[in-house]
Amino acid sequence: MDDQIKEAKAIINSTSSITVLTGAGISAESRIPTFRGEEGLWRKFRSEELATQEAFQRDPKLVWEWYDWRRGLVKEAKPNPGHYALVNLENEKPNFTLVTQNIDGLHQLAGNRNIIEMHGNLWQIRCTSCGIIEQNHDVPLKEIPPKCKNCDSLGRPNVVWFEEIIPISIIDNILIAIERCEVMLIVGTSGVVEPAASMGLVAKHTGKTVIEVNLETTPNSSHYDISILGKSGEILPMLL
Ligand code: BJW
Ligand code: ZN
Repeated sequence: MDDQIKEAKAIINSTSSITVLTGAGISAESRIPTFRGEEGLWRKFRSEELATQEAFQRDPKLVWEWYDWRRGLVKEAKPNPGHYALVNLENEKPNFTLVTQNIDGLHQLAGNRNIIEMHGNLWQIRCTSCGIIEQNHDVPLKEIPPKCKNCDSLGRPNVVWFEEIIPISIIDNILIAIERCEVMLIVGTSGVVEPAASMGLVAKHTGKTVIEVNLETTPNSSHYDISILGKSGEILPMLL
């Protein structure tokens, strides 16, 4: 076992208090495409062109077709060994919080319980008029774009798009989880989308040990205590 993995394993073993932040990379081995890079493309669009209020106002059908496609992929997907390693970790640590940027629900499916979804949930539709949130697991959707059951207005995915504000209660809970932990583990995120990208730095600045697992180095890797390069589905089971 390589020295970095041994060191990270010892740090994790010696704490009872850990906060994890995950991104699209943890679901890549469940065959869910990540956002950036070639495989992030859907048709000819990049996520930055679709995950916006502006795109939705211009062409709600197009944006909903993207989400409908992703719902289809996620419905077929199963958690991978990286997800399950985090379930074992939660079972062992009395103070454990899992913050995820993913909207795919695979952490819940694997069995994690104390989860904060910072970018929303793929299976929820929010009315653009009355704000009611509907749970909807139809794949494909019966109607694109879907309408609100309450007031017949346009529904939108209950997710956080670019330039939208993450609810303050969610940010508060993430900051509390960082404050309470001794170790922060950051898995499979490119670290370019704020405010998630700064959470590891917040942890560092407040004296926590930060461990990163990613296929590649990220803009913040050099600020962290340990940066392990590799697939989360292979590294996390070794680590945890
Ligand atoms: C593996 C692997 C394997 C692969 N094992 N690893 C400061 C400066 C500049 C801009 C901003 C700023 N502050 C805010 C902004 C604007 C913006 C932003 O950050 N832009 C940047 C792109 C520059 N942020 C926002 O707009 C946020 N809101 C906000 O700040 O409000 C205030 C405000 C208001 C008005 C104006 C400006 C600010 C909201 C951000 C919401 C992001 N939403 C999305 C869509 C969610 C719904 C959906 O899924 O459809 O969230 S975009 C997309 O990116 C999605 C993801 O959660 C998020 C992060 O992506 P992630 O998870 O990191 O994925 P990838 O693909 O980028 O990376 C995958 C990684 O995995 C890679 O590193 C691989 O190497 C690795 N990997 N396989 C391990 N097997
Ligand atoms: Zn409504």
